[in-house]
Amino acid sequence: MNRTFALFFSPRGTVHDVGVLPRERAIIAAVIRKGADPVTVEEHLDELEMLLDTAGADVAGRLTQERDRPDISTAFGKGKVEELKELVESNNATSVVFDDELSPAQVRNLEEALKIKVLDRSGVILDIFAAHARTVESRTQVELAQLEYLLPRLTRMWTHLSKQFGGIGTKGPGETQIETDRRMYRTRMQRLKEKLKEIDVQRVVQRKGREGLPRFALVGYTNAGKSSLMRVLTKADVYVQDQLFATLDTTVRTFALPSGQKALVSDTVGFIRKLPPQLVASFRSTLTETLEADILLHVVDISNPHYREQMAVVEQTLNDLGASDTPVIVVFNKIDVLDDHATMDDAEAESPGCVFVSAHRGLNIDRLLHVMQSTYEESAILRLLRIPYEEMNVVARLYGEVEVLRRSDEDSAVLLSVRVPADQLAPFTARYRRYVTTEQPSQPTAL
Ligand SMILES: Nc1nc2c(ncn2[C@@H]2O[C@H](COP(=O)(O)OP(=O)(O)OP(=O)(O)O)[C@@H](O)[C@H]2O)c(=O)[nH]1
Ligand SMILES: [Mg+2]
Repeated sequence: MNRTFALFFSPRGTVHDVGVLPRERAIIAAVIRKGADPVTVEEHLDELEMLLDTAGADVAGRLTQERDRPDISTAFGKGKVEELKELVESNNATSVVFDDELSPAQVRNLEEALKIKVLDRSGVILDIFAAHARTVESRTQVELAQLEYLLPRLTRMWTHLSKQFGGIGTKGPGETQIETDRRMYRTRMQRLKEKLKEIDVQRVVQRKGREGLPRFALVGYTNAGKSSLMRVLTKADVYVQDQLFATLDTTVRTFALPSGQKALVSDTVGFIRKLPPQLVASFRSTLTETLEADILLHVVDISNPHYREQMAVVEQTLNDLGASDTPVIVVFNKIDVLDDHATMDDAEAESPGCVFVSAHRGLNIDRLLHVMQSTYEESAILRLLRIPYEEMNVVARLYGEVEVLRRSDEDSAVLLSVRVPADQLAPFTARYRRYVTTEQPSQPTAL
């Protein structure tokens, strides 16, 4: 990718086309807590390097400092900042990227000392999202997250941006340029929020048409193979790339479980360590499909030596989003490039009920489908309802809301065997209490 990053954020959420400029040369910097495991630290910095590569920057060097906590004004101590400056100069670096989250003041002070752009990990992730966003929705979400991130960071380094949209806002008497920028950012953010609300309404309409089918959602660390798995499960043409955050929009597709039952599976944005909170917040509606799924498929790249930490990050993110109660099937992917069995034995012991697959080679997909079916059947509860013929509208509504397994007609009523996802049982029972019978419905057969 031949473009510079973050420095060129525009208020329209797109990265300026700077194809003629050379790639950025970045120095990676990190504060290491005293006592932190050096291997883990290196892994985190390797990941930041991958992020930078995806964003279109080369890494010219690394510098770390061990401290109890980052210096409040410059993250590194004074002497270390000097060392960083020398490293920047000797490498002709064009930016410095900290793995730690930097406060707006730290960015300001570091930029002043180093005379080049200073970013943190969140800034890089936001930039990748901006470059990969394809639809109106994801573009809007990314732009909102960018502005939320930039607002408190508007400094002299950023003020040149204002000139790009000069003339939109009028400079009031006595106001500084930064204040004018801030006001414009806020107005724009308000507009973006309204736009997202409208998109949300359309989404609700779309979802209505899919009610009643079992819903599965693919979740996992970025690059784990979620979209590849979507592709083999649904035989659809899904965008797969060996890059971080290839997928930003949620897609939903139908497929068939081994019983022949039609079901839905959604693919969505991947997670990563320190995913900027601004992004999580603005992508919340995209993640709705995930949050409302009956079963989550947690896709893990078992060929990655750090898969355990990645799993923990995904679990934490799901927890933060409030999806921790949904049943999860752990799917260890990429077994085709795994040559030691000990890793699989360990993984199985740690995640009972997991499934090992290769989306790439289509290995073990049948087994996964069977596990998906049985997990769904166990997680859903069967109910038998008797609805009088005068209330056929209730019958119609039930068909739209839940999975109807069997229907039989009596003299004065319709008997429906329905399957209710375990987590929806309470509201369902409250709503249809009048019709629920105490007779036990027979086990379902394929429809
Ligand atoms: N060897 C191997 N590679 C795989 C397998 N599944 C996926 N990949 C590769 O892993 C990379 C990422 O795959 P994606 O399906 O795009 O992963 P994702 O989880 O959707 O990634 P993001 O959308 O970026 O979060 C691609 O290069 C895939 O070809 C597999 O079973 N084996
Ligand atoms: Mg993907």
